Amino acid sequence: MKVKRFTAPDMTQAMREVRKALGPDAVILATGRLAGGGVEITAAVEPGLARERDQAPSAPPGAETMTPEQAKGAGDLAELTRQVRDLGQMVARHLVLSEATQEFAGRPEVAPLFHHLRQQEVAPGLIAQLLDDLAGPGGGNLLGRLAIRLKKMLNVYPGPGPGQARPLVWALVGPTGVGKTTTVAKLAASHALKHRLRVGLITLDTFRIAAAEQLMVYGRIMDLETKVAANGEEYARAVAELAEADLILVDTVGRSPRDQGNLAELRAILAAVPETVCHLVLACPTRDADLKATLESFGCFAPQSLIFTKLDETSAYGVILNQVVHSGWPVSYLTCGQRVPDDLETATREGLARRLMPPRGEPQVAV
Ligand SMILES: Nc1nc2c(ncn2[C@@H]2O[C@H](COP(=O)(O)OP(=O)(O)OP(=O)(O)O)[C@@H](O)[C@H]2O)c(=O)[nH]1
Ligand SMILES: [Mg+2]
Repeated sequence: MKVKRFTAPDMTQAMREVRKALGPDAVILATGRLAGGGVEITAAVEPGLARERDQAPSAPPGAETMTPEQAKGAGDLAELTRQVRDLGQMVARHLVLSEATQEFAGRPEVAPLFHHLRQQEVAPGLIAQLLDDLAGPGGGNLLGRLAIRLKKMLNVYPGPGPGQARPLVWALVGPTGVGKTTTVAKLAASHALKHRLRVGLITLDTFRIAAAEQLMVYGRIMDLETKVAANGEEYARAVAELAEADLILVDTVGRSPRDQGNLAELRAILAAVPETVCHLVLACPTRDADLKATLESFGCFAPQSLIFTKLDETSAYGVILNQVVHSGWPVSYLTCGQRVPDDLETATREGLARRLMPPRGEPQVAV
């Protein structure tokens, strides 16, 4: 643990120095007043925390070559390590939050924004980054500045490049019940009906009879060719049979992020078609810590984007910002209801930022 002492004329400046030197994961160990005026802060940061934030989630080392049993053992150990680390992060977050509360709640110009972002469940470290110096030199429009900062942080999926070979093969992976099948149907409708692309469907979810049937029904309604594949060989054959399509959407079986064995099995099937691009589906009304653990477990699929579902079931969207910044992966789509195909939205920086801004009625700005 790296421990440092900081002195400054006041607490705000001292806090800024701490964050500049040690980052948003810094933990305040002690504060005090100096005899000649000014304050001092002793702060520390756990190097592992910062490193972990900077790294993309990854599978246990050597997971590609593990048997499902070995992967399960590695998964148990990874789970224990994760729990210990989560606990450490919880303590660190709590401390950063109480510091941020002290710093921003006492500043009338940014206090409402601080409370709003807290309500949106934006991570304390990110709130500090968003509000730091917001009312600095130049004054100006606070909300406008906040919107610009949010848009900069909210990375979105650029979509496939113009020269990319067809068919594109997109597989939606993610935990159970987050809305993968429904989102595949929404994407299929949107691309086939709105964008006039030739779309083919494949389901790898043979775990339950009803699951494969669910996608077949959507395929029949939209008149799209739909294949069922139970292993890598069948998956590769299904993709070859849909070679005329522009876009092949692949529905996968929902897997618990804690079950490394099942995840390895699904990864092995998807590996039969190397051009498969995975998109990770996450339900927005999920605890930040659980989302983070899911991102780590599904990191082995090297997802190209995050799809957030069920936005209609929550009014706090901070988890989207937290996970985008934490993972470095962009957001491609949002879903906000059960209706196929209507409740699908292509993610844009403006749309995401707008969801995190204070509602109209309060002093407002267009984003
Ligand atoms: N409110 C709401 N419900 C949704 C949304 N997307 C999907 N659902 C519902 O969530 C439930 C599960 O959806 P599925 O598409 O079957 O989820 P899944 O991820 O394929 O589930 P498994 O295959 O069992 O892992 C269904 O009742 C959907 O209608 C959404 O954006 N908002
Ligand atoms: Mg499903």
